[in-house]
Amino acid sequence: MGLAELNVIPQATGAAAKTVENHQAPQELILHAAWFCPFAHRVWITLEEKGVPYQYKEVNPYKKEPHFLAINPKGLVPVIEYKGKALSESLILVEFVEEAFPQAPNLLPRDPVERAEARQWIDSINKQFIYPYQRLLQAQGAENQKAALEDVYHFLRNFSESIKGPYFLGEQFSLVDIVIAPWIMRDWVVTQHRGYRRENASPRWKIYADLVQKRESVANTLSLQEHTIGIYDQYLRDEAESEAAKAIREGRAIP
Ligand code: GSH
Repeated sequence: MGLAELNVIPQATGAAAKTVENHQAPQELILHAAWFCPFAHRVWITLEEKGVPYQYKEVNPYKKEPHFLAINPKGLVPVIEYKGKALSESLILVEFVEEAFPQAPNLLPRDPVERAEARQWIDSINKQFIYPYQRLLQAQGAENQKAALEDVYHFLRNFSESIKGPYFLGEQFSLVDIVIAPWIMRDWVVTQHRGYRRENASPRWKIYADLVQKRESVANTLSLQEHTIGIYDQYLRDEAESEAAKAIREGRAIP
């Protein structure tokens, strides 16, 4: 059974359901997201942090419905629809929201050098963390799982050493925190099934992850674990048919 046929609950639950409910009125900015998607979660957190008016629309990206493909032929969530354009790619979207709505709070430093450094970390989260994390989910057999777990820890130790505290860049919650937060919120899956422990990455990582997990914008956009595990079961058996899952299986970069 592929992800399209999986009996995934069609909308957000728990704290996220309330946030969805508060964002049904038509707005100039529409977020097309899937409640379970960590990439969409990045953009959702950003909108909440900025306090930008937005309309939330739920899409099941595995169903590839014509109305969604019409605005985004790639068929992936998240998408932001704004002023007649459909924009995609989570990292581009979080920066778009930051730039299109320059009112406080700023989610990137103002200083160009500090801004570039923040972007380097964002880039490294995408390139050096998401891939091994995804590989850890899908790895079959103790040896493969151990190797993937070590790669995840390797990145997190490196990352932790640069946490200024309490958030990555210091007092100000930023896009660096936002870009990694969705994987913190879903790490219970690898904790339960792959032997991952926050404290085994590093004590600093644990303190940081525990803090990010409590951030309102992050917690209020998360659905219940009991509805999420059905999706992850497919990844854990390496049977998921998403574009990301196929890429991992074939050793390609995640789209
Ligand atoms: N690089 C994209 C981003 O950062 O926005 C990845 C987005 C992505 O993979 N979204 C998943 C999706 O739409 C859901 S979490 N999958 C549909 C599919 O694989 O067919």
